[in-house]
Amino acid sequence: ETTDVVIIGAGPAGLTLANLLQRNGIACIVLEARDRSHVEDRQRAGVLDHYGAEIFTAAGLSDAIIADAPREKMLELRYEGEPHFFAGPAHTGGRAGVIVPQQLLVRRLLATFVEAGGDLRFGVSDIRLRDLSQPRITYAGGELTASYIAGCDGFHGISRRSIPPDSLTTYEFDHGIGWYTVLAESPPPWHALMGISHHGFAAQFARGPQASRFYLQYEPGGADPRDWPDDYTWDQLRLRLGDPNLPAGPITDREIVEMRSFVAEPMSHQNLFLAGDAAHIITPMGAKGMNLALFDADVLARALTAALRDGDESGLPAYSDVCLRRTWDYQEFSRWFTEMVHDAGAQSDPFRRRLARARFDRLFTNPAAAAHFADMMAGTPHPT
Ligand code: FAS
Repeated sequence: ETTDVVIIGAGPAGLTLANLLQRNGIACIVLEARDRSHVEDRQRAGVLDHYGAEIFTAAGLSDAIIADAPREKMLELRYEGEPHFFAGPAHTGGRAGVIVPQQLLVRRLLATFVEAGGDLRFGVSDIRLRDLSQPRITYAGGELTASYIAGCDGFHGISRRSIPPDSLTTYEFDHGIGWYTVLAESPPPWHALMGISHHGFAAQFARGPQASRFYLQYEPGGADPRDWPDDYTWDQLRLRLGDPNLPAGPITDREIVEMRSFVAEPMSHQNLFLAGDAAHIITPMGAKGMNLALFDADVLARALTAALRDGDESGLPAYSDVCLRRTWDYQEFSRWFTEMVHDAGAQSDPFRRRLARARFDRLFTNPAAAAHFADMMAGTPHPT
């Protein structure tokens, strides 16, 4: 069996690429290891940045993908319980992200692709990339040849590992910070809320009309916060969010995320192109992981369409540099943001605690600093 592009993985990167190629008349087949319900139910990101939303608008997909999504208006940063309101859109001429839970985005992308006749195969096992220059893929029960392969199979996928190790340079960074995240039946905040305090960082985001997603900083290597009694968790949230009356509710989901960053360079090898978490991992600070995956998919869709439809292959060798430039820009932003809101903790180095406070104060005293922060949060437009 043969096609133009084989896409490995049906997450945000793979499904965005599949929809964009389909809209451009490029034949593609998506191979996904898990079953449909697993793919549709995985909860992760919550915010599509402005640039991410623009990708779907430009492709004529905004009604299908982001129709009724509420726009991000305000971020409340409570410093030792004192509220500070940051209205991002006021600094960016209205540009802002939209609140779209990742699993809703994936569901809509999947339905749009399949309803338009897209070839998406679930439960595909033992995928092997046999040849990357004349792409040939085998899997349990089948074989495909293609002009190009898009590796959209996440950090633990097969694509990056199919590139000869001496052709890749990888960068890893452990931020030394853990997040304990709980989903609870607790009334959601009016807007995104972050608590910065000597007790440690905490955050609260809406997850539907009756639920909230909370994050609490913890010391990796210490006691596993999933063993904390719920009363202790609620006490810590009230302390860090500076809200003694925060209503408790049943906790329905408990997870820990250790903050780490990873980048593989280059993001392509012969006719294999990596997109999304297959190439890079960024901390959830600043909500850029999913958005970087969409950005990669948009750049790759343009380059593959130009090569396969218009005979112009120039976008393919440029793909990796264009995506890495944005990836490192967001890695730096996410690290800056992580330090600003986590280094206030009592266990931090006193000098770094003062730096964190200086970064915070600058946001509310220096209009250029505020505009830059708002621009990074909204998502910077695609480089021409
Ligand atoms: P994904 O990992 O989403 O998708 C890869 C797909 O490939 C999966 O469907 C998988 O089943 C499939 N696959 C894997 N191996 C395969 C194989 N060998 N063969 C075939 N298919 C294979 N980002 C944000 O922007 N904001 C957040 O708040 C945020 N919070 C997060 C919280 C957590 C706990 C985690 C883990 C991540 C979070 N992220 C967040 C980042 C996350 O959203 C990723 O950036 C995003 O899912 C990346 O999308 P993909 O690159 O498509 O990879």
